[in-house]
Amino acid sequence: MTTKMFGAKVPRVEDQRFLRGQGRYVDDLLTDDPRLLHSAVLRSPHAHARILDIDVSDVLDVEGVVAVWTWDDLTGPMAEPLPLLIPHPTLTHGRTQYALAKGEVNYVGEAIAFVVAVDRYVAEDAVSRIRVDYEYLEPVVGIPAARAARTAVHPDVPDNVGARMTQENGDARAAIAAAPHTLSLDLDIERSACTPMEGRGTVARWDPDTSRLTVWSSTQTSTGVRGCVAAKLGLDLAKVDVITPDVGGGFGVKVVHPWPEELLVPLASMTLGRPVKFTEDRREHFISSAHERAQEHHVEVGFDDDGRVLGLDVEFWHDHGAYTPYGLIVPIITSTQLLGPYKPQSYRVTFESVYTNTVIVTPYRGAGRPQGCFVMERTMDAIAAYLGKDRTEVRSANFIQPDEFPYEHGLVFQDGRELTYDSGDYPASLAKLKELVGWDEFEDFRAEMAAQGRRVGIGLACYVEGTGVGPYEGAHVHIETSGKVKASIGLTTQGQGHQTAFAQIVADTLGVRFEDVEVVTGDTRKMPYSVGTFASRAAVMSGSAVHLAALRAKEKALRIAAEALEAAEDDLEIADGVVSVKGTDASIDLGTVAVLSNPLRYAFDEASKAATQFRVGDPGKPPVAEGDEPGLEGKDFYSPPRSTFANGMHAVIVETDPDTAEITILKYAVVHDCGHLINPMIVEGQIHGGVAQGVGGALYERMAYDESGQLLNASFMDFLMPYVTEVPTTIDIDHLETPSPLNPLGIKGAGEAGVIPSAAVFAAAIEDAEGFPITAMPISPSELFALRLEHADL
Ligand code: MCN
Repeated sequence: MTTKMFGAKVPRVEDQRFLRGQGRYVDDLLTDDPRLLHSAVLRSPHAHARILDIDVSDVLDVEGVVAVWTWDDLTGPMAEPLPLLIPHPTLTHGRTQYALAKGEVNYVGEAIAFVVAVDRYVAEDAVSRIRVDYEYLEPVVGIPAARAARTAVHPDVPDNVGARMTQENGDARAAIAAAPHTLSLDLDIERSACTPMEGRGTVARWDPDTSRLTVWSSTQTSTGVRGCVAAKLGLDLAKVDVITPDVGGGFGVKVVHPWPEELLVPLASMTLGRPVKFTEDRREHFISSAHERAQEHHVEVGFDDDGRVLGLDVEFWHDHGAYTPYGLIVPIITSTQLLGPYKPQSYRVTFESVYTNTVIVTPYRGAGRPQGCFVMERTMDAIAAYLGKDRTEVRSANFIQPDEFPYEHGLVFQDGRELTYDSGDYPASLAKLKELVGWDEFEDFRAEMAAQGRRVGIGLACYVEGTGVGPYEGAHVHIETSGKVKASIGLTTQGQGHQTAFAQIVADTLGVRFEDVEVVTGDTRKMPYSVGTFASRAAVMSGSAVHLAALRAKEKALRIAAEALEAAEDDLEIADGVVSVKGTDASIDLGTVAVLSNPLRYAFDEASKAATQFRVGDPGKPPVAEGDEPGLEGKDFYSPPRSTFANGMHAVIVETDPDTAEITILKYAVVHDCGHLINPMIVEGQIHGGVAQGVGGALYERMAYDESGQLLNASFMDFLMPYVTEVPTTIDIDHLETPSPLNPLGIKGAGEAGVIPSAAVFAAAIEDAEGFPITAMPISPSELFALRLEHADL
């Protein structure tokens, strides 16, 4: 029997290459091509300014410079603003930037001029020779400045509010007014960014003979890049191929398309007739890609003696940066997913999305959920503290119960459908978490530590995550005459282990050996229809699609094999790539079935031993069944009825140094429910990575803008990322599998799970250690120290 692969802890097949330094990223491509040109971008040094004049006269004199462009050199769609990807009716003042700034700049880092040269050094030198006359304008930096509206980022948006939106279920104001207890809280999260190891990168090669453009892009959506490049450059979609090689991390920032460089590079290749490359450097990544997280929230909550929430009213302000390429997706996610596993009796959320003269904001792993989780979990902790109850007790009083699924919140989710949770068992998850972290024994531990003069605290945080968002994803499964199987999906992959996980699904569905399956990703020549890798959707979407496509290939294989073996299809089984008649020795391997599926097999009969063993039908007549196409392959698309909701709970025990206020992690525990696990090892790896990223977001990382809009820590010398020494080496993980009823394999997503509750869980644990409220994250030792002074009993 073929070993069952679904659910097995299979080591990732892709790691061999990566660990041996054999990964191939965009910057590794076309390096031997002597015609390859390189590009560099002049970026705004000012956060807010009018461009009065750009003088490029010195640039073309530089030896090796081939072209220099400003906005004046762009024509047609390229001279128009970049697309706004997800418009929303409430985004009344949506704005996107131009590929090259037109008359004004709105953040430090905005692209102004594009230089193409024989190498990057020459291009950079040429950039430094461009002279720009600016008229400086007062910048708007941070949410309070945007709200004060002393000056406007965009003149036609004088209050800096790009969108205002309210969602509600019931009358939260009335419920709060009538509630036995009420609390209000102000909760802030600062701006941060995901900083993948590899920055953005694009190479393009135009072939004038075939009028065909090939783009290699470090992207999360090769099909998205293809669509935008074709539209902006006026090309037929069929004339553009986008290939995504290995990607050194995306974490959301590479979803956004198109970036200016992603359009300028292909345009340059078409114009100059030579391949052109752009590789972003680290500083550029900080100042010209995207950030997220910055939100300020005001919460009012009314609750009863048990801590049950009767009315919850949340108002928040989202810092969108200078433009809104991604519509309102981040604040909308906060506003709907903030509720987590709870069912407040009434709820109202209102947000304003404000413009600031800072880098644009697009979804970063977790995408608005870490902020929502922070708000909801801080509120739960505040209620527990007010009532003097255990924090788990208050959460239990508010949980949606297992028999209440599907649970409708009465709100609209980001996909435009009703917010409906499909499955989960939150009480069971909480019971597991308490056990895993030793919740009930913690007070003994605290006393033990206190006796040694040490200060410890424990926190927990729960979340629910909408995953597997539609509308569709496809797969093509091809069984080759060697018996090997190639499964092509349209999604790109950035390190999530898709080649392994989807091979596991194909192996089980078809009955072939895992080693015989190869998964091809992110190549529009192989699978031109796809949405992209984001929102923890690949497992649900592509996982279901490869399963359905493999089922089609299997059905066909059984039809052909049944004829060859003169048996009924129902009597056949497939294992280890061999189709056999149950209970007999009669069999045929899938490679031979693939030969039989091709009407041209007769031309190869002499050469192919396998093919001569079986003849079906007359020579020249396709051996496949009536109506079947030749070839042993299956193609299918999966479209879910709605998103599926994964959930999880994290707990952390921290120690805070009484003298230095240093925060040390003593224990980290996770209980996670992503439905059926395809590969627990991959899911656990995703959780580890997410927790590491979350530790950064909670304790170290922030975008340090000064008042003039300069990002002061735009390098790894200054932007404080956690090293391995700051990340817990052991994370205790337990899984609960409540399968999703919405897809054939019962899967829910897992890719963002590790990062969502970090701010909430660390705030809770530090608060528990220190005894005063923690309302803003991230928190550094110096800030903790300052809070101690503020709360000291002088
Ligand atoms: N998986 C599984 N069983 C499940 C669910 C998931 O075995 N029930 C596996 C999947 O097969 C996949 C991995 O876990 O190999 C993550 O699956 P999924 O939750 O569908 O997430 P995606 O594959 O769609 O990846 C996107 C997600 C997001 S949104 C961000 S941001 C992110 C992340 O994944 N960026 C990453 N994880 C990342 N990991 C790496 N190394 N690099 C990034 O850029």
